[in-house]
Amino acid sequence: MNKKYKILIMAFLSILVLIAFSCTMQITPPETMRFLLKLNVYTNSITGGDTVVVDAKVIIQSITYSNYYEAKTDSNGTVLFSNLIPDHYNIQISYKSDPAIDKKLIITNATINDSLLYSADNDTVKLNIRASTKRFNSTLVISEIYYAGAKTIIPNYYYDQFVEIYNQTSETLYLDSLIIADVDYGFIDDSLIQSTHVNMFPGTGNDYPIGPGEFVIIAQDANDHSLYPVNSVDLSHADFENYCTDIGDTDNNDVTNMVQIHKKYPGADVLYSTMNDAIVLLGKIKNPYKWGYTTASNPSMYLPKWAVIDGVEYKDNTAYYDHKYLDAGIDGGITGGIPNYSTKSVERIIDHMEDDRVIFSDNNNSSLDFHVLNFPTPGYAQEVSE
Ligand SMILES: [Ca+2]
Ligand SMILES: [Ca+2]
Ligand SMILES: [Ca+2]
Ligand SMILES: [Ca+2]
Repeated sequence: MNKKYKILIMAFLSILVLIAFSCTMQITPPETMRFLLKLNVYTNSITGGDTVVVDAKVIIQSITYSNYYEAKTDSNGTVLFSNLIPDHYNIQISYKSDPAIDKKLIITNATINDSLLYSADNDTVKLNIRASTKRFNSTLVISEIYYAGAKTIIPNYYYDQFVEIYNQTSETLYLDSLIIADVDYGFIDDSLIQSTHVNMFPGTGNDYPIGPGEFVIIAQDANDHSLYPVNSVDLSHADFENYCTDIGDTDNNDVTNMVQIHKKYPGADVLYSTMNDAIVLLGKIKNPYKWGYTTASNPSMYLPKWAVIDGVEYKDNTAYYDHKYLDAGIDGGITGGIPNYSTKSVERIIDHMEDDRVIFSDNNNSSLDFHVLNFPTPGYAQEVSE
């Protein structure tokens, strides 16, 4: 509890920049096809009008060629990157303001004036990014996902998976009828997500409160996985467990079962991918079956993106932006990079404290908001326990 931590007011943007070019992606384009990127970051000032964002960290990453560049905006809010190869780029902008001045200032979103950039012979591509400022207003967040599983003498142990939900607010909230789903099909621009596993909290309105600063654990199986040979987490006191009604799931009678809405494969409660997946928390939906299913023989279930309260995407390769499932409005980044069965998890970074209550970083970008833990922390945050 005594650990000092910095209050970081982060800002960031994740933008896929499409650059028009005519040659194939596999062959490095000739030297003549290079361009200079001039990127300006500005925002609405508190007094109105535009203000440039000085000293913002800008990272651009070429998707195909994995070229990585990092620089800070100058006193004009400008950064230059020269000799760039035409490609799809991911751009992240983070900004750490002085907490004494801007305690709650967060820059979360931006628009690009020209989303389609064109580069001819050694031209300059100009990109203006407007960042909007807002007050911190997150409610329920996914604070940790443990998906990697554990190494045992029998390999591939993943029954110890869990999702941790946290109430960032100063009010009591209710989990009744909220949904936890995964997203491992579909595309970033889709308005519907495609879910392999969909599970709903039981209750009819006010049955399952989550107090201010409270964690809730939803286990795949609410068992003690700490025993040899698994050596993982003890989830026998989890708050909820996923339960599959059709084939032989374990059922801890002391732990409330989630209501299974959909599973792609018979006999599965949840099995989140140990490599690439996204987990989303959705608000109350009157009829979750309304959007139907995909046409695959083992269908995925459609759910609307607008209902997502919080979402986190993870991949074994955290630079793999080519096939993101979640858009920047939910999660513009990627966390993970964890080996299978390593007993590691991903957890939100603590942003600051409010009245002894942890407030986790939530810029809707898991590349910035999450870090990797060597061992899961079900029901607490690592930095608080140290
Ligand atoms: Ca289960
Ligand atoms: Ca149970
Ligand atoms: Ca979020
Ligand atoms: Ca935790």
